[in-house]
Amino acid sequence: MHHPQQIFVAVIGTGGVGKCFLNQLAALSSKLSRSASAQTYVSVILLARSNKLLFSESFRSLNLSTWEKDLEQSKAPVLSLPQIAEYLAIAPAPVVLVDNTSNEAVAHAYPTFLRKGIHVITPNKKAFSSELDLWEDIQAASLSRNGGMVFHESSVGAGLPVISTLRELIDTGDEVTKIEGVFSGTMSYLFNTFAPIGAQGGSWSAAVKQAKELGFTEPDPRDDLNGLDVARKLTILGRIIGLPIASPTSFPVESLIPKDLESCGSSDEFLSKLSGYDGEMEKLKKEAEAEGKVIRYVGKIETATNQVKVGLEKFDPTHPIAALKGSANIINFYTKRYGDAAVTIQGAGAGGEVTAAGVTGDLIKILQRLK
Ligand SMILES: NC(=O)c1ccc[n+]([C@@H]2O[C@H](COP(=O)([O-])OP(=O)(O)OC[C@H]3O[C@@H](n4cnc5c(N)ncnc54)[C@H](OP(=O)(O)O)[C@@H]3O)[C@@H](O)[C@H]2O)c1
Ligand SMILES: *[C@@H]1O[C@H](CO)[C@@H](O)[C@H](O)[C@H]1NC(C)=O
Ligand SMILES: CC(=O)N[C@H]1CO[C@H](CO)[C@@H](O)[C@@H]1O
Repeated sequence: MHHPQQIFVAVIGTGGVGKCFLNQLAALSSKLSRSASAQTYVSVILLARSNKLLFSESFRSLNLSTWEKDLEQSKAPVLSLPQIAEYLAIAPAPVVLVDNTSNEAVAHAYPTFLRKGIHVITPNKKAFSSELDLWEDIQAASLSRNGGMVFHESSVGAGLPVISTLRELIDTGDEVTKIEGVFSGTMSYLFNTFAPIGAQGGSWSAAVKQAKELGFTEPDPRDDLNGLDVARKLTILGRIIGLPIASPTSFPVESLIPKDLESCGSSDEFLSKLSGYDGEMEKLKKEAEAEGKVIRYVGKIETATNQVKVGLEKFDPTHPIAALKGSANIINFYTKRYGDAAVTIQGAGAGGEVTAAGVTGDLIKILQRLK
């Protein structure tokens, strides 16, 4: 007979994914509390947005059916990140902090949380893809005496099992020789629309406008087109396989923003002027077509040469990267053991529910390791 297990959860950031996560947590928590073999109580004790805070001083569970209204009406003064860490550190059971922001300051506080024994789960790429010092400090903090565990499955490919698969390949002694894939749902959609296999496709600027209207881009599409998001994901995967990548700007990243439009004031102005540059993309598309190929925006790591690169490549129409549909992601791991038959992970790489599922999955990993 197992003793019942108690876990506390603190959530910073309650937007789209944060909401989905709290809903998934309500279901998981009620299932675990009824489990005959290993009863577990998961209690959310703190919820934070940028200007609102809701928490229980006596570490009692917040109500997951009324949290939105409770947080909105909360009069509690907002605590600083170190103050939140102090509060969580004295909780009478293990604490998991879920960071559902894209905030740099929260990311920089992970070492503080981890050194206090607080576990950290997040889809936020910032902490793992900024300067190498922060990455190393996070690993060191987690490995320190009584340090917390850290999981970030949803920081690459949203809920797709990218990071856990890569870690297991390495932990079992395999050697990664190459990683190649489409890491951005936005880029995937843009090229599957602009240069589809066996069809004409429209103009480049029309594809960008359509993607923006469908909500597939950041509010300013330049934040997708500059390639930084893909570069951040490559930085994370490269570091996991042991490459000391200094930063997401320390290797070649091809921006798809025309030089003259980098400094446009608004995203509307950018979109209205973009059609003037359609010729450049059209030329690349035609060049690929002349070779019987299509262009795609990919990220690539080659370990033999320590090369990391983000940008346009040509692919044969039969290649899985060329044949991708919609806004799906695809990630290929080439390894010594798998040879030419790469391990391929493919599917939706964005969206609240799937991203939150990656976060919930990380929480389950921590529960299992705490048993
Ligand atoms: N959606 C997806 O498909 C997907 C996929 C993979 C990864 N992700 C990652 O998920 C994360 C969230 O995305 P996002 O762009 O929506 O993030 P965001 O707007 O920066 O943050 C969302 C939430 O964080 C809160 N927040 C921001 N700064 C805070 C602070 N300093 N203290 C406390 N709360 C703070 C916001 O509060 P307010 O509501 O009060 O403003 C909001 O509730 C990002 O890291 C993103 O990269 C998303
Ligand atoms: C949560 O709030 C709902 C709605 O007010 C209420 O019916 C329920 O009893 C509350 N649950 C707890 C655990 O307090
Ligand atoms: C993974 C995750 O939880 N991210 C979400 C956090 O909240 C924002 C809204 O502010 C969502 O858009 C993210 O998807």
